[in-house]
Amino acid sequence: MRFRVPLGSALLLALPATLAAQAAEIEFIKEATAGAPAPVGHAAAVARMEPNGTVTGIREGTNGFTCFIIPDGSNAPVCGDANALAWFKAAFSGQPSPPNTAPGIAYMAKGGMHFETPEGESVIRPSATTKQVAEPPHWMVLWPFSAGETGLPSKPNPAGMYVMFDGTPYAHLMVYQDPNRVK
Ligand SMILES: [Cu+2]
Repeated sequence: MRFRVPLGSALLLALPATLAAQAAEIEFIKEATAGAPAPVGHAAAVARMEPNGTVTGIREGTNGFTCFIIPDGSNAPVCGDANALAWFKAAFSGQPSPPNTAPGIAYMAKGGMHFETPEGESVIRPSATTKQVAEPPHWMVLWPFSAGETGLPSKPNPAGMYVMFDGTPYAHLMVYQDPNRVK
């Protein structure tokens, strides 16, 4: 026997699916924008970034920032300006270096995660000997500073700042300060 769904029932079935998708999107926007201080997050665009660096817009913004979830399994939200977004896209799509001609600013108000070698150096990709290390709330200047030239440390340390991925095109300044404490 063929089961026929009347048109009315089909519409009723379709509606909850749409509502669920909308609810998931609202939840994603909430999680992603939590990466920045509220005034920045509220005005920011929101996007999804895939592990291969593909970006899909979810909503437009007005302040030049885009919030997304870092596709490294950490589920950490990040909100970055246009230079930062280009930097992350290049990193996840496997480009040898970021395209930036100016520094990018990115907020990670919920903290994050990185891979560390037994020597305590942070590395872009995990290996058999690296471990995952949690990061506190911080913000970043995405520009290839050199630890040697600046006198900055290349590892997390009590001073709160260091050059991550020192000596690589993806070197950048990590600042362990909570962006939500900005007045
Ligand atoms: Cu970093």
